[in-house]
Amino acid sequence: MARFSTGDAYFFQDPAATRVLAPLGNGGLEEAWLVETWTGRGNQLWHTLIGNGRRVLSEELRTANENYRVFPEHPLTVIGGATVGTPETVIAGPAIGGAASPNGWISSNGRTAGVQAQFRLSGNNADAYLDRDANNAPDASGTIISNGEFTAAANLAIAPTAAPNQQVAIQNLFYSVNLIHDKLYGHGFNEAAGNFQENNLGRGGVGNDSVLAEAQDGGGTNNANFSTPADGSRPRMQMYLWTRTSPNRDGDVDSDIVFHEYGHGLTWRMIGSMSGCMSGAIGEGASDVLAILMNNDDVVGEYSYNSPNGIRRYRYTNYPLRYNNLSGNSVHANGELFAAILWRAKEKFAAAGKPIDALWNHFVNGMNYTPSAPKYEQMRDGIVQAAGGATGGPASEGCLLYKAFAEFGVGSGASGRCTNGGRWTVTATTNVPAGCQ
Ligand SMILES: [Ca+2]
Ligand SMILES: [Ca+2]
Ligand SMILES: [Ca+2]
Ligand SMILES: [Ca+2]
Ligand SMILES: [Zn+2]
Repeated sequence: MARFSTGDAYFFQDPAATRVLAPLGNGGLEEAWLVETWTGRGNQLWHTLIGNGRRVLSEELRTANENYRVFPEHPLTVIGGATVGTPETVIAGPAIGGAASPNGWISSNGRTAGVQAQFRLSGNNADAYLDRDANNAPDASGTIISNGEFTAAANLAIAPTAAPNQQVAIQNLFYSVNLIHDKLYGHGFNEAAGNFQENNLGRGGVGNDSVLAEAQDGGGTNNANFSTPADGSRPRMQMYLWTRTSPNRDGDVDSDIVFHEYGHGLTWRMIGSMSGCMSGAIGEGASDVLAILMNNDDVVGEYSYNSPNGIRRYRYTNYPLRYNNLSGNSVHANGELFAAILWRAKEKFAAAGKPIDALWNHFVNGMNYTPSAPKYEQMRDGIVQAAGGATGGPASEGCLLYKAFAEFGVGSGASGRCTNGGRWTVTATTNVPAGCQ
């Protein structure tokens, strides 16, 4: 074994190389080097096997992954007489393995300094920190956490701004942002599609744009927002406190809100121009789709808003409105229909024995076939095309999707447009193409 002194505090100990024999696929052996690198700050221990011609034969991350104590959905709460949410749970090693974050969530990847501290967690996909003073920069980071135990426990009987709860806010926000990054990655929102990462690992797109995730942001209450610049520039998510209860509630522990906000980044990067009269509404609806599919629950933001229907007028099961009911009053109200359609599609996929991941694939991939500033019927055509078109017969995935749109008035021949003042003029139909009958 040979060690190589780097004189660099980046490494916990000097990299080492050991001559070994590596098995070849054909049963033979090949002379190779086993290279060990172990970073200091991120505590990432890698074994890399390098064969003839400097080929990388294998890589193995030998660091036991970190633990996060989180509310996977949102804290258990009684709302409208029903108990909803999930208990606080320690999730072990959620970042290990997989193509979405091959170096884990807290790896700095040598490009930016990954910070692991009570009130700031950063890595390749997100930089989560408190911004109580609303200056869009991290507040004090607190004590460094070097053992990967992001396991502060919540005390929901006291204010979310109490120190332990602020630590909980960071754990939860960092966890949820990374979770949705990895989920969407698997369905097509990857580097080449303009996703949010510091280091793109040579897989296309432009890096240096992990999410600035600002917890308990002091700039507002009872809301959240997400601003999406072009690929290669960092988006900013601002999560607010909600003041409808005492103590107040924290959107950072309400994954519905985090997933919804991340959805704005998804649609802006994959479709674009999501701020128009109709596309603004669709962007809101598409963001709700992330929340309801991730949590398999048809209400968005019920914890933060402390209301059985959450932040929307109706829950998405048996949603009562149709395309021709939409007017020009609110992007949130007019976007509900899109989430209701995708919830209906989820029901149809389940009834037909289709995997929910197929719906996720079509939902994300459909954005590749959707023009910027889309209308409802263009969203329908994009997602149906991603699912193979509306020609495969009534049980095909493309037709299940088409029928979900048609049930809500976005059938073949339907059209909507905006007139002066942002009013909507809609022709609704429930027709489906011959290929779906
Ligand atoms: Ca700040
Ligand atoms: Ca801010
Ligand atoms: Ca990017
Ligand atoms: Ca919910
Ligand atoms: Zn929104």
